[in-house]
Amino acid sequence: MQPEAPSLVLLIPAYNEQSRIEPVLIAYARHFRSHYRGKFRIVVVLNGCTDNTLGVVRSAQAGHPEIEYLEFKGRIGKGGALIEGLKLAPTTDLIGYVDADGATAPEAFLELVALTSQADCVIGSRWLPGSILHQAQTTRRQFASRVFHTIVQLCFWMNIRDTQCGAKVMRRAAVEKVHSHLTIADMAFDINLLYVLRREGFSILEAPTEWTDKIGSKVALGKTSLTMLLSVIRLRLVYSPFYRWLRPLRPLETWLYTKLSAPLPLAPQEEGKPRSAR
Ligand SMILES: Nc1nc2c(ncn2[C@@H]2O[C@H](COP(=O)(O)OP(=O)(O)O)[C@@H](O)[C@H]2O)c(=O)[nH]1
Ligand SMILES: [Mg+2]
Repeated sequence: MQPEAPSLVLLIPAYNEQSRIEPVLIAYARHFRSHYRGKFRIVVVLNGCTDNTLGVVRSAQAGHPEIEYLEFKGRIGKGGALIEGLKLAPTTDLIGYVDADGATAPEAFLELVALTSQADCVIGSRWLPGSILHQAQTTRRQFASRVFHTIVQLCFWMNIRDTQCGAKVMRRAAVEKVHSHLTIADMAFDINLLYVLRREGFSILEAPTEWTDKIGSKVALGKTSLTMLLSVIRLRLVYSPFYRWLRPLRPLETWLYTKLSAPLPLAPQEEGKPRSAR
C-alpha cells in the first residue's frame, strides 16, 4: 500500500469573486480528490465582499466536502485574509494558497506541493526557465511589476525571480514560526512572508510553474502599486536599526494607507497578547 501523503490546507483569498471562483473550487476539489493521497481541505477566505461570492462558495460546497470558508466583514485585504487563513497551520502538515481566478491550475499547484519534500516553502515562478506563462497583462502592468521586482531586490537581496506569483505552499513548522511577524495586509504580503521565512533560516524553493492571466483582475494599478511600494519601504524600515526612531512618523503612515484606501498593516504580535490591528 502507498503511504499517506501529508495533510494539506489550500487557502483561496477572495474578494468579489462571484463570477470567477466556482469552477476553480470545483476543479481543485475534484483534482485533489482523485490525485492527492493525503487529507485535503480548501478554505476560501472572504472579506468585505459586496457581491454574492459567499453564495457561490456555499453552492459549490454541495457534493464537495473539501470546500470550507472563513468570512471577515472588514476590508482586511488579500494579505490580511491570508494572515487569518495561515492561523490554520497547526491543523495541517502543509498549507498554501492560490488565487481565486484559477491562474494556477490544480495540476500546477500539485506539482509545487510535491516539491515540499525538498524545502520548507515552495513558490511558483513565472520567470524561471521551464515556466509557462499565458500572459494577458497590459504592458503598463508588466512594466510596473518589473519595477516593483527591482525595488524588492534592491531592498532585500532575496534573489527570488518572482515573489508575486499567487501560488505558494509551506510546511507547518515554518508558518508557525513566522506567523507573528506577518503584518502586511495588502498585495505586498508575499514579500513579508518570504523575507521573514529567510530571516528565520527556512529554505525557499522557487520552481517553474504554469500561469494563466485571467480577466477580471481586482488590482487597480495606480493605488495598488503605491500601496505595495509603501509596504515594501515600511518592511525594510521595520527590519532596520532605525525603526524605533521612526515612531513619530506612525500617524503619517496611517494617513498614507488610509488615503490609498489600503488595509493598514497589523501590529506585530507580542508574546502572550492577542493580535490586534493598529
Ligand atoms: N480576501 C481578499 N482577497 C483579495 C483581496 N484583493 C484581492 N484578493 C484576491 O487576491 C487574488 C489575486 O487577485 P487578482 O485580482 O486575481 O490579482 P491579479 O491577477 O494579480 O491581477 C484573488 O483571489 C482575489 O480575489 C482582498 O481585499 N481580500
Ligand atoms: Mg488574477
